[in-house]
Amino acid sequence: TPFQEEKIPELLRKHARLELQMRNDIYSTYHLYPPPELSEIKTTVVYPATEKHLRKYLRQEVHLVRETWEDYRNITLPFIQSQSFSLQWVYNILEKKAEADRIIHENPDPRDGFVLVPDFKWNQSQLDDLYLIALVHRRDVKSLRDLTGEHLPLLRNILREGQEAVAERFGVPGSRLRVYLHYQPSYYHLHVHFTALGYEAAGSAAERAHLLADVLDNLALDSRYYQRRALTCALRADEPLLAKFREAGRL
Ligand code: G7M
Repeated sequence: TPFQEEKIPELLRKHARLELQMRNDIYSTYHLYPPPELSEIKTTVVYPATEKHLRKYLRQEVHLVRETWEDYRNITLPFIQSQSFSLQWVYNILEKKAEADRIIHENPDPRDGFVLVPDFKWNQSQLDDLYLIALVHRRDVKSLRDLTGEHLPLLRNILREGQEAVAERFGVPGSRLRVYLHYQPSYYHLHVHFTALGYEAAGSAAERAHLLADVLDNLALDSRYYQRRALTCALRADEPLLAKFREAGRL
């Protein structure tokens, strides 16, 4: 995680042990051992983890697939119905059984409402890597692929209310935020990512991120836009879905 500015003087002054590695003229390099209270490592534990979790966190090369609507219907959809991650953590947030004290904003409408919480990748200590997610209340929208003109009010609420809530709570204006959806997502319950614009979060690259403002425009132009066009997705080499595309001769 990024350094917190106010902690830097302490890091340089306080008890930090320095071991010289090499010195040359005006240049030198050291090992620095910060005191324990300044050397926190943000840690996420998944227990018990499934095979799919293990794969997600292993380093792997990725391949791009162009998924047509027919591919989605014939290959992707049956696959995600048979083996996607459990959504229990999402339902826990929506039902206030977990992370209730972390909620930044809620629109309680069952159709057009959502909950905005800090993503668990963000420790909330500094704004450089600000990261929140908006989880929709309705449970019948799996991903970008399911979106139609019917969802415009919901998506507009997320963009407007989400930006307002982040500006109010964290002082970061909408013009400094990247608001986007993943395709493919890891979790097939519609959610929207809010990250600091200056932060290149994993999954904010062109092959995975779809800006919510662009999604809104596409749906306003054509209600069935996301059921008509091919979508690029980056699939890990060890991902069973990639094997399915290969078997179907689509790679
Ligand atoms: O779009 P995709 O499905 O890849 O992203 C899901 C997002 O949800 C990621 O950014 C995760 O870091 C975040 N996330 C995953 N889990 C299991 C949790 C959780 O339990 N709590 C919170 N707050 N965020 C999570």
